[in-house]
Amino acid sequence: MEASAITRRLSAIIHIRNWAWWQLPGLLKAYIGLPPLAALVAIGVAVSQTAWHVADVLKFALLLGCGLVSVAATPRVAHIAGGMVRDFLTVWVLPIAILLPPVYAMLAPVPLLWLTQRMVHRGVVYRRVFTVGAMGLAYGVASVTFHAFPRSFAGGAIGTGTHALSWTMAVAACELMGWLLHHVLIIIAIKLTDPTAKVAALELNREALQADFAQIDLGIVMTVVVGANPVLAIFGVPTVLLARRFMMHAPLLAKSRMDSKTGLLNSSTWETEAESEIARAVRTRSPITVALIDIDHFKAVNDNYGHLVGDIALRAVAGAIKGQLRSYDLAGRFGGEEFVVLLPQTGEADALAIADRLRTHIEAMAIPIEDQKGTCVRLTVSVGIAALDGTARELTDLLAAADSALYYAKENGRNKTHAMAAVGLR
Ligand code: GH3
Ligand code: MG
Ligand code: MG
Repeated sequence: MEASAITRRLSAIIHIRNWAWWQLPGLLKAYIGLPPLAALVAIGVAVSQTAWHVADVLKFALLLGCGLVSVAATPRVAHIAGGMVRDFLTVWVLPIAILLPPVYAMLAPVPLLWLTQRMVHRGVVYRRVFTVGAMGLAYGVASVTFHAFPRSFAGGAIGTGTHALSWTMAVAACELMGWLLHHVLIIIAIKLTDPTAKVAALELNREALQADFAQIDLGIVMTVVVGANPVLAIFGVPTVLLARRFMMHAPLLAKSRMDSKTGLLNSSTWETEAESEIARAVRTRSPITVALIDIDHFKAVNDNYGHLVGDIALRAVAGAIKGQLRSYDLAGRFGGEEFVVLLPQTGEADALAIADRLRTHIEAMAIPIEDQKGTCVRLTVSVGIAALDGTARELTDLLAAADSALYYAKENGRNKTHAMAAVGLR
């Protein structure tokens, strides 16, 4: 980092009055400040009560080093998906919490999250500080709890036989406690920031639960291995790396199917899925329809308000398309200001009704422009429809017919819906 950049950062920190944290609403401001403050106080108390040993510091450095390597060796990806990020950091924080005095567990998230945020997504400072505070506090509590267990059950070192079993049980209980506390602290922050956030949907889906299970399980296994000998942590690094990459697979796959601007399917994914839906409709002799939707005079929106407002309008139209359709309809961005929808189990008459409902919905929308209070963008769309019939069997036939229908709608005044029969080449 250049010296001037460091100076700029430092001066931003020193000017407390300029912190974005002050702009937060009262309750959220107090809540966001609480975990870092509590963690800071707890670290202060713990530092004065900790007996410092070189062996502990070395163990801490080794585990932290392994954690930092696993973060640094994961490819940089943009911040994917909403909700909580599963970055497998607690796999390293848990053994620290169990095998070392609590102060180490509260300190460990600082470098681990600092590097993670540096590599992926920095975000607002108060959010980063909150994340560090929440993890430090949660695993500090887990550490204090573990050290309170009687030596006959748990204690500083993993024994053999039944002691190894009870020791592992105690580790698992403390991991669950740390995990739960960490999650609850973050969920409250998400809910206070956005009361409409659907936390249950974000946290209780298959991917999220799989990741939680893997993270909890790996943390416990790592603690047992490191409990036997700290140097064995090195063998855990490749496993954690694999787990981190595996967890990235599903969101990256989902991302590769999407058009990033509108969140609809991108055109190649839409085409692939539409082709197989059409083949199925031909096989089962079911009706199916394609609708091409083109925003009218969209160039004028860009010319009048700029491309950023144009993008907001595009997203609003995409949102309307998603909102108006049924769950099994397939909506994609075809390119530019053109969208495409496949309506399975729908004949021409029903498709015309659906498309017209969408058209009038978009016509009635007023899309607010953020920095020009009171100003709204209004849009209309033209829709071309083509239904599968006896002759047309291919996606290209339907698209060509829908395109002709769209052209007709444009030629006849725009803000219109028109259907055209598809002619197949059979
Ligand atoms: P028509 O009613 O005939 O469809 O007129 P139109 O202005 O909508 O059509 P035209 O093809 O002349 O212009 C399309 C415009 O859409 C031009 C292009 O700059 C704009 N556009 C395409 N993609 C994007 C995008 O991702 N963001 C923004 N802001 N504009 C886009
Ligand atoms: Mg257009
Ligand atoms: Mg166009």
